[in-house]
Amino acid sequence: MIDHEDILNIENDIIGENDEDMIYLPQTIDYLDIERQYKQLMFIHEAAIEQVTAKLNILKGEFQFSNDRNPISSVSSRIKSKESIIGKMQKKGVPFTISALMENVKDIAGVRVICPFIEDVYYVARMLARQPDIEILEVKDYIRQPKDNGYRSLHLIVSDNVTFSNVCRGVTVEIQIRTIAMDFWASTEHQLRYKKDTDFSKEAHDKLKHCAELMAEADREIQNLAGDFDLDQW
Ligand code: 0O2
Repeated sequence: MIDHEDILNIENDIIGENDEDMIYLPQTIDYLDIERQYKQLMFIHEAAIEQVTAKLNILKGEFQFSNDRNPISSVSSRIKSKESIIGKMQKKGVPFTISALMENVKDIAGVRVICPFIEDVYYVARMLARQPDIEILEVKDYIRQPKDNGYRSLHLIVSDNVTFSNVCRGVTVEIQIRTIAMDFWASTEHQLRYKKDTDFSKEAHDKLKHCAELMAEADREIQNLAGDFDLDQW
């Protein structure tokens, strides 16, 4: 059920109040069809994922033939599920409108880059910042300042310029960059969290945090070894 305010919100998203606010969608506009608007929003974010992934794979390919080692181990991506979007909007207490979605959920498009060494994480971030089509909007450095549970990763919220048939627009993408050890911890913790319906007990929380610290220690040792072995650093 769409109320009048929702329709106005959708209209503002599409028309914008002035030229700077203009958001063009690449297909025909149907004000009343929120489902269609949602699909279009997913489409433009999928397009941005493809573009950012392609840029990263080009960098990875370039290192493959021109260097002894590669700062990028793997690149993966996902479009945020409807359930996860709804969950986040509920948690933030924002209305279920397209404008509130665009304003509050910056990780509809998500790309993850896994690197061998901690220094590679920052190197990849710098390479992305140099790309002319990419503007860094926000940096969340959970490596220098890990989350309370021990989560470590570098998150970049970027705007990637995507060209459609008659317009070029910036689309927001969250890029998570982390080491293999950080990724091992995060994927395992994610699985455990989904397995349990309730929050972790204090004991489980402490054990997981301890594991995250072991991973961080391993990362530091491996980084030192890279120095001892004179591996290419950037
Ligand atoms: P999914 O399944 O990836 O969609 P904000 O965007 O600032 O309002 P948010 O979303 O907490 O707040 O931002 P943050 O902290 O940058 O986290 C975004 C994403 O980082 C999460 O997306 C996870 O993918 C990952 N992440 C953050 N904290 C943790 C953590 O403690 N453990 C694991 N395993 N991953 C984490 P979603 O929406 O949770 O999930």
